[in-house]
Amino acid sequence: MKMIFRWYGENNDSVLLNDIKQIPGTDGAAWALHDKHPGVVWNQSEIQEAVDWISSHGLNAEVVESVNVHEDIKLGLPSREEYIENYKQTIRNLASAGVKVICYNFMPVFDWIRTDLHKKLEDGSTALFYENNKIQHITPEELIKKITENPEFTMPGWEPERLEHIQALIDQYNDITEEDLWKHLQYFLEKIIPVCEEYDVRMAIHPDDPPWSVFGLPRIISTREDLQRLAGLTASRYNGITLCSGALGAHPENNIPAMIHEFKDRIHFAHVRNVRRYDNGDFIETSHRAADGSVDIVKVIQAYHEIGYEGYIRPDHGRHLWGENCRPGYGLYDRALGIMYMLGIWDTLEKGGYKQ
Ligand code: CS2
Ligand code: MN
Repeated sequence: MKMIFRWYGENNDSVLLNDIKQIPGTDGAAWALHDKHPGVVWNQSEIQEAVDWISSHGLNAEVVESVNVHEDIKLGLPSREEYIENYKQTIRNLASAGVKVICYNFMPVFDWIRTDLHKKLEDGSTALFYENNKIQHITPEELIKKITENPEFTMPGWEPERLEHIQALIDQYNDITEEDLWKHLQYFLEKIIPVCEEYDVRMAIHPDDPPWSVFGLPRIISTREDLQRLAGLTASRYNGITLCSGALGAHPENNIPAMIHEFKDRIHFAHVRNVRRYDNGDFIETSHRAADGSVDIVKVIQAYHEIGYEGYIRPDHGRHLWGENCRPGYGLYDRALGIMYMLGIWDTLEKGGYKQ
């Protein structure tokens, strides 16, 4: 496996490329042009500049996370044609700079959803937390009303100045069913996968986080069956998966090691993170250690070892430790600890396992 680390760029990240270079066994940065709006072409010169900068620090830039998909593509609007053409051009441009994998997602309106970005764990560290009750039994209209009347109630991503925009986006999905979303994903993949094949760039869809529908919006990449259906949309291996143990692991029925075996030919990018689930549907992100959460990370790494995984892998999110001031979930320390845990398991397996 090829260990990499997500990096948000010189102006957007408390972590430096030199810091990443010092994490043992870590050879690359998962990067993106974060200023680009979905739907626009990433120019060759801007791409090359970013890739050269990362390479000059001794790290590869072979994975991009993410090239975001324009909402009109997910909605299946006629304007999608132009955005898909732009996406194809971005794929070609990334290929010419040596990019091998593009991570993306197909979640309407929201990417990941949490209710608290700094929830305290027993040890005093903080982590991203999802409180089911705050999300499940409430419509977006009710939530917006609640936040407007009571601004302290605000949630990440739902800042008062964004409410109007959120409402307008959600309204566009009123008549879009899960089946529609599947059709729109298929349409998108049928157009872009031939370009990926020609230019040798693999697409890797990130699962829904959390892996269930929120606010009545359709979500379609949440379970094993969903991944089977995704794989069937186009037979090409270039239509692949980012298997995120943190996102999928929030659902008790998702057996991550079994998924790794089943979808081994389609996994081009692995995100590894532990998550502790509670019976009421809440969950909190924990350290990578198997004993600290509900996902057995030893078994996850073992499954990657068993399939002879040669793709890219990164720690997903981390807790905030030792007073670190960082992007929520993306500090240096806990993710670096996560890498050492993963490599410890991997190296032990490489040496034939621990012998008494
Ligand atoms: C997530 C996502 O994996 C992660 O760290 O929090 O934001 C992920 O980058 C996107 O869904 C991929 O498109
Ligand atoms: Mn992830």
